[in-house]
Amino acid sequence: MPSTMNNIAKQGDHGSAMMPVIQGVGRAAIEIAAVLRGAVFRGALGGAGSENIQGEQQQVLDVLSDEIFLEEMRSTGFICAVGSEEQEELLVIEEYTDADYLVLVDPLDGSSNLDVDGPVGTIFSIVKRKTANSERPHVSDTLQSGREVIAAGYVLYGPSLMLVCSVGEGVHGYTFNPANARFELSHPDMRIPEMGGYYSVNESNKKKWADGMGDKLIAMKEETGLGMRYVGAMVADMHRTILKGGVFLYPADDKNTTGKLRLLYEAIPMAFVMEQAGGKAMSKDIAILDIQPEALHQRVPVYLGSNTNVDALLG
Ligand code: AHM
Ligand code: MG
Repeated sequence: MPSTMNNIAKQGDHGSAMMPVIQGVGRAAIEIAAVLRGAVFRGALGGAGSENIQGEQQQVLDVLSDEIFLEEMRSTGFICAVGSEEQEELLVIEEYTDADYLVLVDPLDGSSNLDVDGPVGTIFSIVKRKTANSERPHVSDTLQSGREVIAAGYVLYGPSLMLVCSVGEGVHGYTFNPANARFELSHPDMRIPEMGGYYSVNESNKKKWADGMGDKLIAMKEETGLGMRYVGAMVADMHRTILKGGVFLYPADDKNTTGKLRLLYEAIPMAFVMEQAGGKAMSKDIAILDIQPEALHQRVPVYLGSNTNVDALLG
């Protein structure tokens, strides 16, 4: 009998508390995957005609994925509020304002890949509330550093449907088996190679990068001979980086002076997974997990990967 996500209950101090929430993420993943597969037939590709808080055009599928994810978190009964990249404000789950946990989510990351049938993902992290259970959950509950995250992970909508997560005891990957409609443990104890693999970055921004990062990247490429891969969907680029080694980066540039990727929805969850996989997760001179968040939609530069490669870029 293969291991299913039930085995999360046996992992570390928080596994049993986190299992129902991560199973909820799994249900959301199955539903979102089905919506993605049928999107072209429902006319659900393309813009929703709305902007998110970042001023970015929302896709219909961004909005649908956000609704599905929120509904599945509500149905667990363990979540009092959700902070979403697609929502300006914290969404309080009115039926369970006394529940212990909050989830932060990018429901459909890399959505510019949708029009070309490229991979996309969902990124999430789970924190314990700071306010008393008798109070209404507050945005301050979400502004916790990555060192206080209890569990985090991502879903990859690729040729197969994968859920990769950590409850603070290593990183484990589960693949959806259509034969029995379950996520089964396919990638136990994922560890990133010490060096790598590939470098992964939108190199067209090189001239605009701050801090001489362009020159550092050129030097690292010459020294290591690393190949280049860039999907433009963080989940896919991160998943490859963990499995094959190397480095994924999104530096600050002239246009995005604090970087493009969101601290709470993208950087912290991926940094949590990366450190748990034995890799390094930096935002220039500070570990991403040591940053004290100041706002829901804050952005930071991101450098994730094999220790040797991240050090070569930032050293
Ligand atoms: P999104 O959350 O709006 O999809 O943006 C995040 C995505 C990441 O998945 C990816 O790493 C990055 O944006 C790609 O940006 P660019 O197109 O500038 O290379
Ligand atoms: Mg996104």
